[in-house]
Amino acid sequence: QTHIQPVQHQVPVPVKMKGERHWLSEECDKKVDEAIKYVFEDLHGEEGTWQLVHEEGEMKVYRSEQEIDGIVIDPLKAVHRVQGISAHEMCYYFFDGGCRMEWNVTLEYGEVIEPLSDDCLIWHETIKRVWPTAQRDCVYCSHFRKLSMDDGNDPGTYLVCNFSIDHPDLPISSKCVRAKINIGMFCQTIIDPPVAKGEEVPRENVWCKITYTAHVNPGGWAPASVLRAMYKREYPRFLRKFSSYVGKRVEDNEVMW
Ligand code: 18C
Repeated sequence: QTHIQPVQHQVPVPVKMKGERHWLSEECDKKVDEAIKYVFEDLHGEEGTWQLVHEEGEMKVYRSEQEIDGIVIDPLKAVHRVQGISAHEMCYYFFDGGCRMEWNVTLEYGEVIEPLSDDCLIWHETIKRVWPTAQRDCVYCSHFRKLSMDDGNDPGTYLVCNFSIDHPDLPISSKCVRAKINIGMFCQTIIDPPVAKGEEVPRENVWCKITYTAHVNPGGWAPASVLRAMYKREYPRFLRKFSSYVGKRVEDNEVMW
């Protein structure tokens, strides 16, 4: 069964990169454009047939089953809406390497390898081993970006993309199979119910609309049915856990717009 997500017509444009330029800046610009394309792609688009695999309150998780030489590479797209958190806050904590080990229970280890600028860092993580397959690790660049809806009335649109890179300090080890990822965490602030212009917006009127996209290649053999079952369980769990983690971090603070 295929479900069609309402198509969003207004596509945002990236605001110029805030931090200083570095060796991955160009790639970051490209990945931001690519992430926006995935976010706004209609679920009947190029990537084949999407299936709704999980629904829980406001959360919907879709995937498009695809394999290369028997390796599952299903693109995944999830939408969610969370109360009391702004887009900036959601992306801020998703980007923050310092807290990643606190909310991400699938990680065995994770560390910033190279802070490139205020909005860009290189990260290495190992994922807990799942029997009977080899342990996975990945090395990726994490980039935080403000976007603009360009209608002068946007309370905040932000994106974090996490994309795999090769790094000279982290050659593939014999201990882990290197997974490749291309992740987009796209967030829009919505004020609901709306508040008169000039008035302070109470936190309970602030909502974050999340569109999360994942393209993951596990890098080597993993039994397809086990992997799909893991994904079906772990992505919703991540969205649930991460949103409640951010909710707790921000509840007593002023809203970060
Ligand atoms: O976006 C998320 N996390 C970011 C920060 O860590 C980052 C990472 C993205 C995805 C990494 C996925 C790599 C998977 C590699 C394949 C694993 C093979 C396992 C073989 C199974 C047969 O952007 C949130 C990521 C949300 C969760 C992703 C699903 C990962 C599933 C596999 C991990 C299982 C770990 C075991 C869990 C045990 C928990 C106690």
